[in-house]
Amino acid sequence: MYEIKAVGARQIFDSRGNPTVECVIKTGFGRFKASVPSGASTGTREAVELRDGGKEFNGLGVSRAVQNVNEILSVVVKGRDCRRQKEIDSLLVKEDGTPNKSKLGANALLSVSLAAAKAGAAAENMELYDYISELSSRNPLMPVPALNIINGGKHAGNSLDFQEYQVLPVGFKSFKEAFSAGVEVFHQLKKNLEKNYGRSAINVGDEGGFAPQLRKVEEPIDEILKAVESVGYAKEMVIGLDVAASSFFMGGKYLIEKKSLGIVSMLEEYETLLKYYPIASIEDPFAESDYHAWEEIVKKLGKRVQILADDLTVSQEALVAEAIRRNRANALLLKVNQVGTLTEALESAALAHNSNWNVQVSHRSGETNGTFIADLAVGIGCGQIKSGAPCRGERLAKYNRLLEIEESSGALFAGRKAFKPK
Ligand code: 2PG
Ligand code: MG
Repeated sequence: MYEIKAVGARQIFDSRGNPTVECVIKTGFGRFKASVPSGASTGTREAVELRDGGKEFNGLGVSRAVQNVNEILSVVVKGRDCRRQKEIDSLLVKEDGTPNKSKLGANALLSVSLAAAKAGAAAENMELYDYISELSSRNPLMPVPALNIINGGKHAGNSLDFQEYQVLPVGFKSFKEAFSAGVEVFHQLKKNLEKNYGRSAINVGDEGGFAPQLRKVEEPIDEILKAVESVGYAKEMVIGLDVAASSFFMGGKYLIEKKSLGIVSMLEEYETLLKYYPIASIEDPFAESDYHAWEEIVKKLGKRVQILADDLTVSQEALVAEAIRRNRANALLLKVNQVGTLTEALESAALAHNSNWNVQVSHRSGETNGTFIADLAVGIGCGQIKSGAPCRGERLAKYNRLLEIEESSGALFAGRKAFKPK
């Protein structure tokens, strides 16, 4: 009755118009679909996205990954009980057999893994977030949205070195209130940017945030705080940054604002920012292999601010374990496609939670309209999600799903304490 009857995949296209994988699992009680996102500022140790190469779609086709689902993984999971997520995922991992999923592709594996979870939830007659909450033995919690309202780095055609400037609406009673207030800030920011910098300043980047032609690291923060103040939320909102420092780390130095900075100067930069601005979270403050720098920032600032590891740990348990042991961060960014199966992502999150790290569930800059991560964030009760700005359908799909979940679940809103380092 709960068995997987058929598995099929196809090539669809993500929010950047690049090919990606969509998988459909058929059971006796319905069809369950999941698709895979894709990053631009990727960590070098992420599980491998299998791409075709060649001329078509600039080499980004996924017909080989699709074929691997249709011809190999479908055979592996067919006939299995869709409620056995762990078993399904371990079969997928075993079939690939490589440490980084380079044989069949993490994109192929993940599409099957996520579709299976949806089938499993339906089999149990549960909402996906409740099902994930059971899988992870955590209570559902509504996350604070990290709204990336000014885009830079690899996500925009401007000169900002830092990749993401987020407003974090922490001081509210519900996700609905927090998100709505974030939307108001977004629109106020739009008005201000247009007035001060002209119409081109309100063009948006890959994650729906504005991409004004600003240069200095702190200018976007000033603009966001001005908008926050004028809509009256100065006490309720704080700032989050994704520096994505690997993307401007060259020859052992950080190239920002045309200056070449070492670790000590970068640390000073962060200390100054914390002194003048209400910053609650800094993601990837240093490059993925600049371990000593991560250790230094945790020593210096780790009690005051969330130091969020993305490229450093790429959602993989072994790397998370190492970062915990060496005290290189105090929070984990969780992206399912960096690791390739739901079970492995849940294990990384569990390790982080058990080690008193915070966890933030994250989209990728290339997204589909899938909403899996909204349920994931609620289900693992981590209290934080980033899904870009409140702009562009693939970003809103997740936030709108969270509005729906809040209504039906009655889960509490994480609020301010979500970002506090433990
Ligand atoms: C990041 C992400 C998502 P990308 O760096 O955290 O915001 O970007 O998907 O391009 O890696
Ligand atoms: Mg990042």
